[in-house]
Amino acid sequence: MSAPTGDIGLIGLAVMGQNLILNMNDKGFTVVAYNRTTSKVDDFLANEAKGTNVQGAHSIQELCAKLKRPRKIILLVKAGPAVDSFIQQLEPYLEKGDIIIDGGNSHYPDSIRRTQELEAKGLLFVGSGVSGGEEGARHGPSLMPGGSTAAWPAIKQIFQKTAAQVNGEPCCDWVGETGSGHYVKMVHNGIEYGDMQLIAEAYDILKRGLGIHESEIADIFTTWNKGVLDSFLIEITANILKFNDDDGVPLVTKILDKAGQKGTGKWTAIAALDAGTAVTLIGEAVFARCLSAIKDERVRASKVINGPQKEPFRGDKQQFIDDLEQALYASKIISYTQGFMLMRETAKELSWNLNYAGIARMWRGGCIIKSVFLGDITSAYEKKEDLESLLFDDFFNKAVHKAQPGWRRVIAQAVLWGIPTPAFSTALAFFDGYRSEVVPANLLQAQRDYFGAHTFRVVSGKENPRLPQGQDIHINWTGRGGNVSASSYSA
Ligand code: 2AM
Repeated sequence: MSAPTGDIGLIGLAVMGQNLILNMNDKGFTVVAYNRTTSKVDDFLANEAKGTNVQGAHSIQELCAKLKRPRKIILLVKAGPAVDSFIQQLEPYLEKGDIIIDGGNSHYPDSIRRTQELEAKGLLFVGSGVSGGEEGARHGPSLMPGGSTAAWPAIKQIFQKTAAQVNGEPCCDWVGETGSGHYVKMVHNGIEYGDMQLIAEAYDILKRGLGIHESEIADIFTTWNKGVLDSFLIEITANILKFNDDDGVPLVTKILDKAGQKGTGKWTAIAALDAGTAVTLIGEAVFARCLSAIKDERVRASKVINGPQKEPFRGDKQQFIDDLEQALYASKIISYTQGFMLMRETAKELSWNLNYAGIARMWRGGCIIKSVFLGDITSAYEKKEDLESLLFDDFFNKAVHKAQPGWRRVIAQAVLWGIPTPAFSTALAFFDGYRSEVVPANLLQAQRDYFGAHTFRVVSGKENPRLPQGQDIHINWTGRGGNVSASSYSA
């Protein structure tokens, strides 16, 4: 048999897989394609891949035989058992140092497990987030690979050439260890939920609050897209709002207001709760979709629960629209601040060395949350690799300070109107909590000790012989009951 010529193999010829193959082929790599239903290999070679250098394989053995060493095989199959099944089928034909890459929507704990299992067998595993849908896969996705660090030098060139490019820089870099690639993709999706919810709230305020028609709202978004909010999601929102049905009515107004979800936003919110990190905006974005889903109940409620009397807006309309732009920007800064907090916390817990500037760079293009703003986040982490919070970066610190007055005015007005702004409001609540030296958790601690002897500690400077520093203290608040609490000092 002649020497293998395949640079990389790809299993899974659904649309994403096919497009990624064609993209890698365009970049000069020889791809070997395989699919469980092998007739799809023939169809693909005879149609979409006709005239390219793509090779086909009709068995796993043939696929592996056609690949140069170390073999690199990307799986783009349904997340879950299909991934494990292919890993199992590949193992007998692989040799030490060969690399299996999972480019599907796997949940990160599976990628952690797979990295460990394959490394124990001398193989390498990469779990890679792939974002940008079919279009991204074909012309340049955002790629977020993490896993066996030793795999990166072998796949770097293929990945970075295949990814989207922004200002000559690839939207792909090494994320970190084990499941971090899929983790970062999950957070990306959560942030996407947040960005979309913020935009939806801005639309609601413009429409129901100021009474502006969709076509004019589209113009406002188009203007915003030239400023700090310049992003794919703002751009498509303007296009959506301009899109009229045959009768000239904006199509968006005919769409049922029940949002679906596939679960990655929920995964992010759950991960945040597990990590004990206040990722409130993504949480609210998920809950807003849940509330939207109970349409029938909302219709019944709307008949019996009244909001405030609608007062016409008497202020300066343009000023308010500018305030809204700032409110959206500030809330977005908070959302990304929270997202990076979550990644930092998880990295600490799982001993990952995450490449934060690289993560922002990966999201700058090729994916749904792509924006100019992510370039500013990249710069912040390039300036200070171990930045504690985006809000400590000069650029973002100044930006939220500038946005703050307008942000508050918008939320206050929305509250008076009775227009829900869960994402805007939770962002501001987080901001006010985060910048508070003192929060009322002293009272929570007192309550916990009162009813459950959960103990508390005293603030420095407030100690006395009965209330020493640095000790878990329980007080008998009622004079009744015992002084017993778990391993504490009873005063
Ligand atoms: P198929 O064409 O043979 O169905 C997207 O569904 C991709 O994942 C397809 O390439 C599909 O292969 C593959 N896939 C889905 N479930 C699978 C499974 N249980 N085993 C192998 N491949 C699977």
